[in-house]
Amino acid sequence: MTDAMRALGAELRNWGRWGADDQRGTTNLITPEKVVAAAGAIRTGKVFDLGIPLDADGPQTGHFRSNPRRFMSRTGQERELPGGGRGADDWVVMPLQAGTQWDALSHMFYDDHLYNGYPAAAHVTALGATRNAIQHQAKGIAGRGVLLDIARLKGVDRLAAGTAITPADLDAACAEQGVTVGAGDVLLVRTGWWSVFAADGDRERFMDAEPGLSLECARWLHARDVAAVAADNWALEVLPAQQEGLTLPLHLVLLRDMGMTIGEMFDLDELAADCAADGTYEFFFTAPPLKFTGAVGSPLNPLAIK
Ligand code: UVW
Repeated sequence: MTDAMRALGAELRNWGRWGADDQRGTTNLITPEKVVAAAGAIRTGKVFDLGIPLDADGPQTGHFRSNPRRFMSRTGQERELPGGGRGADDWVVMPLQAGTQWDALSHMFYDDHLYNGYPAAAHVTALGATRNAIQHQAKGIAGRGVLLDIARLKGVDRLAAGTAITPADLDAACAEQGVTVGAGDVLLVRTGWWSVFAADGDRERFMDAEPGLSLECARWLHARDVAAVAADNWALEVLPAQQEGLTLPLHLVLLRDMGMTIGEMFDLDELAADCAADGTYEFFFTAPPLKFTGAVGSPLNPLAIK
């Protein structure tokens, strides 16, 4: 941590804004009125699923997270049930951060405090999170979604690793795409980086570095009262970090200070192609996490509906 980062965190901090007991943060900005208005973005009934496949061939390298492994516990061949039916079951072993995911507000922190001032050592233990765990977002992430396609803005299939997306880039994408980002919106940012794994099959390169949001984007998101932000890379923010010696600084300010849930590894390519074709970069967006009690993140299959 640096003094400048602490100052930025203090400037953008939302602690207490939704009450001393709040555990949802900026998803509180998705009010019932916002949900009703967002429903108006559904015009054609086209549905885009933004989740990546969950299987052993996923993007994890195994260095600190592995890909999901699924096993059958019965195939239905074991026995016939009374009446003639048969049943198959399976179970899965996976890091909750292995695929398309939301980071809970307890996922990262500094100076022993979580979002809303909860002491981290007391509330994130080997048993899980007793504050700001992912189940608190279960009702909260459905509303207006906006895609900003920064790769398209820059005229490339994908941004290069280490490219820091700036607030000026976000403004330029809004202008180019004819869309605004406002209070209670969920912002999806396309870098094109997902294709490093999806098209090239290069998981080492996909996970090693990436284009992504710069730390300065925290102010942009805060000024617009964005409810949540997600991208098609694995960590949302640019890697390596712009300032040597810092690890995931945007995570720290968004999750811990602003209380903003972060989405990662969203597959935005099909949606982006459709948005480019019809010129409409807004949609209804629904992305409830799985209600793993005490979890610091959750896999999910977000939907954009036009
Ligand atoms: C880490 O936890 C290191 O990253 P992420 O939030 O991107 O999964």
